[in-house]
Amino acid sequence: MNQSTPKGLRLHIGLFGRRNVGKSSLLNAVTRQQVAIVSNVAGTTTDPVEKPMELLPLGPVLFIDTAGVDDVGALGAMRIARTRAVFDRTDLGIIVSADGDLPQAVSGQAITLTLADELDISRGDVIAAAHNPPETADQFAAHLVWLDEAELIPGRGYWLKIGTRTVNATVTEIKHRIDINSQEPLAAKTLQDMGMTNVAHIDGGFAEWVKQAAPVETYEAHRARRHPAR
Ligand SMILES: Nc1nc2c(ncn2[C@@H]2O[C@H](COP(=O)(O)OP(=O)(O)O)[C@@H](O)[C@H]2O)c(=O)[nH]1
Ligand SMILES: [Mg+2]
Repeated sequence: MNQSTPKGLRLHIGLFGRRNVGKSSLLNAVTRQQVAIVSNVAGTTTDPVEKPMELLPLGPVLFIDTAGVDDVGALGAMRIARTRAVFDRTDLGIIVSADGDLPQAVSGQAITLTLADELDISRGDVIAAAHNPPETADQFAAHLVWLDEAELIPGRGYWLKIGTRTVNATVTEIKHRIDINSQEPLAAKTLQDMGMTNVAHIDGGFAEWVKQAAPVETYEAHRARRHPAR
C-alpha cells in the first residue's frame, strides 16, 4: 500500500487535547514535515488537518490534527463541534497533554524527562542533578547477615544486587563475626551458617564492584530521607 491507499482503508489516528499542548507539533514531528501550523497563539489549528502517511509497523494511516477541545467563543464552539465529529471517524485517539516544563518534580510524580544528550541509560540507572550528585563507590563496608548453607569465603565471587542491576562482587576481608548471643566480635576467616542471626561485621575495604562504581547511600542517610520525622 502507498500514498494511493484510499482514505477509508487507512487507520484513522486523531490527535486530541487542549489548545497549545503541542498536538500540531507532535504531528509535524511524527511526519517529519510541516503539516500543521505550530504557534504559541491558542487556537491556531481551526479545521481538522489530515495527513496520510505510512507508519511502520502499522501501515497506511491517516493522522487527523484537531483544534483544542477547550476552544472558546462562537467560532471556538464550532471548532469544538468539528473536533467532536473527528471522534466518530477515529480508530485510534491520541490524547496530547502537557503540564509545561517543571523546574523540579517530587517523588511519586509521573514526568517525561528530555535529555540534551543521547545517553545509553536504562531501568535502574540513577539520574541526579549535576550540582548534587550522589556519592559513588566501588567498595564499601557492611554488616552482613549470611544465610547460605555454604560459608562465605573472602576472595570468592558473589552476585550482588544493586537496585535492578546484578553485579559481580567479592568480600575482600572479614573483620570479625558477631556472636549472636553476646554481640561480641569474634575472630573469623569465613562466615558460617548460623541461622537467621549470623551477623558478621565487615569493616575496611570490602565488597568490590568489578564492573563499575555505583551510587551509594548510607543506611542512616537513607532512613533520614525516607522517615524524616524519626
Ligand atoms: N516546551 C515545549 N513547547 C512545545 C512542545 N510542543 C510544542 N510546543 C510549543 O507549544 C506551542 C503550541 O504548539 P502547537 O503544536 O501549535 O499546539 P496545539 O495547539 O496543540 O496544536 C508552540 O509554541 C510550540 O512550539 C514541547 O514538547 N515542549
Ligand atoms: Mg494545533
